[in-house]
Amino acid sequence: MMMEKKPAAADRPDAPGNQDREINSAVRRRTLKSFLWFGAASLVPVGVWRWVRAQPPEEGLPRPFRRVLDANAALTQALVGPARLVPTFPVSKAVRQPRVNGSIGLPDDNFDVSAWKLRVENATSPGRRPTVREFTLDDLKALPRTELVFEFKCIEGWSQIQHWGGAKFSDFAAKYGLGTRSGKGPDLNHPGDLMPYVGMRTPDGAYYVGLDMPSALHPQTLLCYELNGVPLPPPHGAPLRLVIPVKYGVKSLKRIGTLQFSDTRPPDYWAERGYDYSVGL
Ligand SMILES: Nc1nc2c(c(=O)[nH]1)N[C@H]1C(S)=C(S)[C@@H](COP(=O)(O)O)O[C@H]1N2
Ligand SMILES: [Mo]
Repeated sequence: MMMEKKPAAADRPDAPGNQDREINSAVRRRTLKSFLWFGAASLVPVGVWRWVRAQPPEEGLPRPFRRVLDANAALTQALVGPARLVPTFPVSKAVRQPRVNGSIGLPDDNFDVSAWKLRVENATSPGRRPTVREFTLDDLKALPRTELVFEFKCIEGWSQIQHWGGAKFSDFAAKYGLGTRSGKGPDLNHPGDLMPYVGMRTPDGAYYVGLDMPSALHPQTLLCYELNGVPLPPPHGAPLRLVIPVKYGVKSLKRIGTLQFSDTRPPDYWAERGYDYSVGL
């Protein structure tokens, strides 16, 4: 049988002086080790960061960042999809005085609402001149009137339950055969006929957004001419604005002047300033 040799008192780790010395050297070893690790680890991010910054920009961001945002958008699309509806609420839950946020493209002049027309450009193939059509507010009011009470979300971190009224974007496109190459109504089951994107801009062109067609054709995407049951007040985008609940508020362009269907991703005001292009919920 082996007998464990008892260490001499002074050698025992729990001897008062030894304990301190042990701890001190352990701390020193660890400090040195983490210092070396820290140094090595910080070299990698500096290199990666330099590389990332050196990449050509894409819509206001170095390309790798833009790619990550695009991958996130594809993931959201796959998980949420255009078929899912956002929650709706009874009218009584809607705020009386909805917040006004953002006035780019809504200059403080006397915009003549009566002379307004909605211009629709369809560039059915790249390089071809787009066909142009114009619609009046009465054309939009002739479509089935649709109301929606939902939680409007701004990317800046506030949200409100709001009560909107107007025409479904999908009804508008179906009635007038817009957003397709054939001139028939859009059908998500015939992606080859569908224009992949729609861009919108204010009459002065100062604010503009780009949307993928499945989101534009989502059954809750509205071209609104009413808020709380009355005509849209100018700061909320009179005479016609977009309300697209599957996206953050930035995409709900106020005072639409032009819609443009296209094969390429339309310019987008906030994407050019570094935001996610898709800003899906
Ligand atoms: N023309 C225009 N539309 C716009 C904006 C803008 O600055 N100009 N801001 C957007 C943002 S960030 C939000 S949150 C909503 C706010 O809409 P509301 O003012 O009706 O609440 O409008 C969006 N549409
Ligand atoms: Mo916003």
